[in-house]
Amino acid sequence: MTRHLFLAFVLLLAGIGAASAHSYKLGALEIGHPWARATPPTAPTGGGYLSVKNTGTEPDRLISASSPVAGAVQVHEMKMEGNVMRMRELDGPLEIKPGETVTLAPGGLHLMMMGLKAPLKQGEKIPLTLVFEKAGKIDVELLVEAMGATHNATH
Ligand SMILES: [Cu+2]
Repeated sequence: MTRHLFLAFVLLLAGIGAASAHSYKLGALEIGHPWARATPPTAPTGGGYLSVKNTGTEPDRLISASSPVAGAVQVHEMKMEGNVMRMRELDGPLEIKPGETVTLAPGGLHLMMMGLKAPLKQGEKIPLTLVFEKAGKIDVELLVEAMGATHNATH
């Protein structure tokens, strides 16, 4: 496959993902289109992505995330160290200010599922529990999309 064809294929997959977008409401928060990338067979970690919109008047914070498919779920950020992009766990809880939408997407903030118990397969739905300081707890599902899927343009 040429690079162009491959890109078209990836965009097509991304388009399919967009058509099945799903969202959740929890108090003042709206959680948009949780998804994950399929992982290679022996990958120890997998990325999870979603958006959180705060429609309320007070800030809220994500205090924990967990999933039965992983030993732990962390929030990671991407940081330039010299001229190398590295990811690391966020120093404190992720804050969502009133009126703000925080987007977790490839290349930026993301959920990192550590210690995967099995590879994430395209088409699967992965349970994820999020606990927010004010809004409380919610169970969502991450739709597993293709390995190279990027959603930052549409979500
Ligand atoms: Cu990470």
